Amino acid sequence: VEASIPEPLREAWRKHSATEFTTKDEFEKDLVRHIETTLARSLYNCDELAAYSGTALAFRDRLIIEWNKTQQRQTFTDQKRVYYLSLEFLMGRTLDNAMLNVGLKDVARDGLSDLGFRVEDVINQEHDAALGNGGLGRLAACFLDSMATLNYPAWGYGLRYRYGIFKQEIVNGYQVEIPDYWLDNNPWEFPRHEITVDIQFYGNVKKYQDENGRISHSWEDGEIVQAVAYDVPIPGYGTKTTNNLRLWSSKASSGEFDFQKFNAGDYESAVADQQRAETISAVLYPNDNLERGKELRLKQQYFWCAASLFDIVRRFKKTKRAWGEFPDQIAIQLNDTHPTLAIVELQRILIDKEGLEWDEAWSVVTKTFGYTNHTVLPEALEKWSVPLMQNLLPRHLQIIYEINLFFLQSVEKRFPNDRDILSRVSIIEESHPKMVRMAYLAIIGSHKVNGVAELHSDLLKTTLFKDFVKIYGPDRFTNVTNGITPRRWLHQANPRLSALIAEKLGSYDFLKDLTLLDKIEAFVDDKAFREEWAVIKRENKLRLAKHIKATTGFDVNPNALFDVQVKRIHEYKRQQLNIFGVIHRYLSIKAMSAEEKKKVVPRVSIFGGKAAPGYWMAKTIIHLINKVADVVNKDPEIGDLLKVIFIADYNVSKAEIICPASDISEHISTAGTEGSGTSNMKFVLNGGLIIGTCDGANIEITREIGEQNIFLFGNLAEDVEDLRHRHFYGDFKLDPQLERVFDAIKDNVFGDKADFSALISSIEEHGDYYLVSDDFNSYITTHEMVDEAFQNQEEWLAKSITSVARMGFFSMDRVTNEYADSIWNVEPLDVKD
Ligand code: 7GP
Repeated sequence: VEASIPEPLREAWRKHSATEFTTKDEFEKDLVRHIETTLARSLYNCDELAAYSGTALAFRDRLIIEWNKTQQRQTFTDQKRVYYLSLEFLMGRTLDNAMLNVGLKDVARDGLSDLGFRVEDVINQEHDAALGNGGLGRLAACFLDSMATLNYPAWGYGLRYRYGIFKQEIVNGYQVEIPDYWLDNNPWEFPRHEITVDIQFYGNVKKYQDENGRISHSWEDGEIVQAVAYDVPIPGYGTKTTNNLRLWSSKASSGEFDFQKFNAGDYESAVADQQRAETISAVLYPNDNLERGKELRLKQQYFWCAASLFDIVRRFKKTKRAWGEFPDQIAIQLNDTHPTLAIVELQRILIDKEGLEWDEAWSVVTKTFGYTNHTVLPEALEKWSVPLMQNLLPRHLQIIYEINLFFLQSVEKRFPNDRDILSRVSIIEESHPKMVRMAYLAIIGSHKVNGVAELHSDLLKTTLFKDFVKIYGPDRFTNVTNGITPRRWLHQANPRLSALIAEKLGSYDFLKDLTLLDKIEAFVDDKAFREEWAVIKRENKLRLAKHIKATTGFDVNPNALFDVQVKRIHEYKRQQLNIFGVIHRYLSIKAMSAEEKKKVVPRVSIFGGKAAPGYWMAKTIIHLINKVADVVNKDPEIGDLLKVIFIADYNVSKAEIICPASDISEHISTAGTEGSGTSNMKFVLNGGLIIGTCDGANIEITREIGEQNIFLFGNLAEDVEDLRHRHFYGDFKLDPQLERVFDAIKDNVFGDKADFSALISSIEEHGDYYLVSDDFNSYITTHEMVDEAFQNQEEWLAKSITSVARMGFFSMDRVTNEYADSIWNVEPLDVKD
């Protein structure tokens, strides 16, 4: 390609090629130019928001220059690429991350200061890009950061929602949801109006004989919607590699605008059609770990899979390779089952459009895909009703039936005397209506299936997917324990701790190889080092205290033990256990003599997290937390001994303030329910200790940091089924300390008891599915141990330092390399100048 352009042309181009700023002066020049021309502002009306936009544009210029180089190099070398398909990318803010990744934050700080701005204030102007719900979406964002940092040729594919996850406000103790219209001020995306794909829905399937006499299918007469590409550059840390995140936006296809209606004077209805097309990418579904089977959601899934697949196939076809080489060039990772239709779509393209035989096509498909499962919760497992799919995607449903037929035939051959297994593993559940089991389809269409922590992957193999282990053997199933990017979750969120570590280790290399952290264990007894460590924690707590004061009006004592639980609100994550524990503490303090009170370790219990708008029980938990806060925080008998704080609108940028400020954080899901958890890793990496159940990645964190450095409690996963079974048969005795808590609630101590009756009855009367009562005593006792440990600050510090030193395993870079080696089979590709 390069050689086809004549030298003089190339010469002229090179001469005028955009250049990257490196010095403060060059940065200021770019900044002022953007403010004056791109933003049409001036010295006299440049506010912080304009300074943010100008700075972002200056950095964006840099990123896109590197992006261009990276894309060219990846195209010319033509080696295998990864495509990460995720319906969610919970990115948070970009500017700070971009500054740090390209290593020019200090330049920006100095330049902005010359113009009268503080870099921190400018950074704070940015609106979070919140295209995700929780763990699954944030993991996708960490993947992007690591893949770029490690120089993997990799693209993300997602949807460009006009509304991200809603903003949460707390009004009278209740959650209120505000739409998050975030695109007005987003400098990080590049619209590619020339890159569009027509996506079909509905219609019907015609059978015909092609010129070779082969029976073929064509899908006709559907409705067409257009997908438009928007590209977001993803810079790696300390590398030139800048990868691409391509997000699709929907609009009516130009041919679709109904001119007949228009000519008939029905302009309004013509516009309504237009708007209907745009709704496909309008809003992120706000459920975490829950699928509700809505048609629009299925439309989103197909729209995004079909556009992405078309794009991937188009790129592959340019190389003129044989189809058999497709899996040597392309790995596609499915972030849970949301993109499972991509499997069917690729099979459809290969057999209906490209004329491959079924078996040949299917072999390409299965070698291409990998599937990551993030949860064992039954309510999160996707199933689509057959009639719904029949209507929306008739050809795809046929292909699914075909895939199922061949699969079941092979199972029957292997297990000729086992009729039950066929109905158990069938992609089609024989219910009314029939349902398509997306996880089964994903397993059958992939060459690797992985869980996200050891326990989780084991549970997949022994429970949910055990028949498939029998059918395919254990090798198709693997584990890759999650991680987090140390760039955002240490360096960016906690710059002082990062600097202290760098000073001791002699460089910031640990940000690229987190296992180097182990060298700080040598300083655990170094007095000066410990003191600095403690000072940094204190400053981070002060920063959070300031945020709490500004947003809730409550003063919190920075010397108190900060106890944090921030994550989506869900019964399985058991924020109810936490708030019941807080009430228990409150009641205990109230019953104390003045003398006894002197021995109490002051605590601030901090909560944060969103409830899905339709998840009533989760909203009740938020309500209770806020009511308890009202009572406790104003009780003169309590004073500083206990404060309860609910931080509204928990999101990525708030997590960056909260994680470095915890003394202890709570990861207390019912054993066996949390796939991995990733905030547990963020807190420990920032020098906070954790209290947790033997669940998800807590188990591996314990193995890495040592059990003397973590507070574990509660029943084990292997005991859960039996306990539930016993409760179901009436064998249940409410924990007496929990009973005291319930009595207080029933005495209207926290407002009208009726508001919380469902929460209580789910435990007292309806089987306590999440084992709150079973674990209560152990939880309370363990918190007493936390108090005791906190009183010995020297030992606490030693635990904190040792834990951080041993967290190298949880780097997202380790995770990415494991996927690359064991699932994708891709190699890094350096980008040079
Ligand atoms: C989450 C899991 O609940 C969490 O344990 C895990 O750390 C995270 O994925 C990343 O692997 N799952 C979701 O966010 C989710 O919505 C349902 O899963 C598909």
